[in-house]
Amino acid sequence: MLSGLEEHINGFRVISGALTVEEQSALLMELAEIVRAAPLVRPLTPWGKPMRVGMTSAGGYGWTTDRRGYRYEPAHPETGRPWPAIPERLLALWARYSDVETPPDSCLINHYPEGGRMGLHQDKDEADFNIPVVSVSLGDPAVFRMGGLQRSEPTSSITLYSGDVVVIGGDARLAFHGVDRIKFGESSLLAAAPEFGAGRINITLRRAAAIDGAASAASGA
Ligand SMILES: O=C(O)CCC(=O)C(=O)O
Ligand SMILES: [Mn+2]
Repeated sequence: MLSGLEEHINGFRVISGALTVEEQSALLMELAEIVRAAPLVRPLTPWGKPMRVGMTSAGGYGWTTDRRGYRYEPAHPETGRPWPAIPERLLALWARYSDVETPPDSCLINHYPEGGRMGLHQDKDEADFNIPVVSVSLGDPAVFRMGGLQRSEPTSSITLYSGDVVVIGGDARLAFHGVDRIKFGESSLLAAAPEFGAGRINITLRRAAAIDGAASAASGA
């Protein structure tokens, strides 16, 4: 199934087991610290429905949504404080897998509780689609769905496990994708971080603003 996906669109890459269990646990502790400073929120979609995941961010910009729409913001929607810094460990993963020298300025942290999922969507609130999105999965496995550049195109699914890294770049950068469901209770990793609760964490490293520093993404473009 994986090879089918990789053939499906160039630029979609799965690195299975990229993080050891020790690295996953250490990353989890760093994420727990972020959540203590920038609590998870379940934001509203522009249509007024609460997302099925808890979200927070690190970095210069955090992705958020409410009735005003999807966008990147420089501060947490509830605390009003700037987002915590992106952990060095994640910057190192970006340097290793993104093929881009400029560091990410946004790190979205999603927590999928039991029943958590994410509908098919494109990541298109960033300024420059030549820069990939690098994703890290922790905790319970997820059924990840990947499609084409049109919502109507065929899709296929792949299970992402704790410690897997996914790079969505190249022709896949604007491909529709989502999470059908998580296989709740299969991993005990998150038990060490009550800040999250059981389930799955997905981290996406992104570049929200243009590389020349123009923050067009932050203004909702
Ligand atoms: O949870 C995942 O694996 C994907 C998350 C995602 O697509 C997003 O945060 O935009
Ligand atoms: Mn996405």
